[in-house]
Amino acid sequence: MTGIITRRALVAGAASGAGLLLSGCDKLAENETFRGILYQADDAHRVLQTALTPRSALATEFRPDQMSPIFRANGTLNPGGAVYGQHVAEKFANWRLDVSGLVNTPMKLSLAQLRAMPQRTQITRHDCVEGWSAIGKWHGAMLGDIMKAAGIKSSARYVIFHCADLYNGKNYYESLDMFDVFHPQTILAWQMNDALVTVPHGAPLRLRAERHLGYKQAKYVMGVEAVATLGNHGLGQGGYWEDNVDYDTYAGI
Ligand SMILES: Nc1nc2c(c(=O)[nH]1)N[C@H]1C(S)=C(S)[C@@H](COP(=O)(O)O)O[C@H]1N2
Ligand SMILES: [Mo]
Repeated sequence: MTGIITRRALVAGAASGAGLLLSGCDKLAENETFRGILYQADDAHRVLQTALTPRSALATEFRPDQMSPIFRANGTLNPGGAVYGQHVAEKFANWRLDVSGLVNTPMKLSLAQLRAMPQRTQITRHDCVEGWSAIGKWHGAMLGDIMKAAGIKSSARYVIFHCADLYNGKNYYESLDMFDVFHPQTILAWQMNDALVTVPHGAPLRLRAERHLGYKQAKYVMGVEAVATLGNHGLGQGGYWEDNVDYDTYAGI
C-alpha cells in the first residue's frame, strides 16, 4: 500500500494540513478527535497510509522493566569543534536553544528554562533503519509548548532542527510538520534513562518524535526554526538523510 504514496503527495498533504491546523482555532486543533478529522480529510494518499495507524495515535510506551540494557549510539558520536567543545567544558551552562523563524517572539532558552516548562517522560522504542532497535526513557519539554511560547505564526508549516554536527561534511538537520510539532510525544529531551543526555546520544538536547524512525531523532539540537517551506534548507528534502540517501521525508511508523 505504501508503494503508491509519493513523497510529493505526503509533503503536500503535510503542508495543507498544517495550514488548516494553524488557521483554525488553537483549542480545537489540540483536540485529538478534531485533529483526526482534519487530517483524514486533507489528503487521500495519507488516508490510505494512516488507515491502520492514524497520525494522532500515540507510539507504544513501555514499562521500565522493558528498557534495553544497552542503547547504542549511532551517527555522530561527538560534534567536536571549538564552540561545542566549550559548551561541553562548561557543562552547557551558557548554551541556549535558539527559537527562531516564523515566531512573534524569538527566544534563546537555557536548559534551566527548558526544565522549568511542563515536562513529559516516555519509554519508547527507537528504530534505526540500519536494522537495530532499543527501548529507552526520555524526558523533556514538549516542542509544541516551546513553539506556542514563542508565538509561532500561522504561516509556519514546519519546524527545522539545526544540529551542531557535520555528518560526512554536511550539516545535520531535520524537520517536522505542524502535526508532529504539536504531537504530545514530540519532546526536546535533556534526560535519557534518568540521567542527562550524554554527548554520544546528543547532549545537551535531542529531539524525540516517537512516531518516527531513528534518523528523525535529531541529536545536538542548537536551534528550532519555524518555516513555511523546506525548500530553503539543505537540498530541500527536510533532513540530512532525506537529502542524501532518499529516505522519505515522512518517516512515519
Ligand atoms: N545530529 C545528529 N542527529 C542524529 C544522527 C546524527 O548523525 N547526527 N543520527 C541519527 C540516526 S540514523 C539515529 S539511529 C539516531 C541515533 O541516536 P542515538 O545515537 O541516541 O542512538 O540519531 C539520529 N539523529
Ligand atoms: Mo538510524
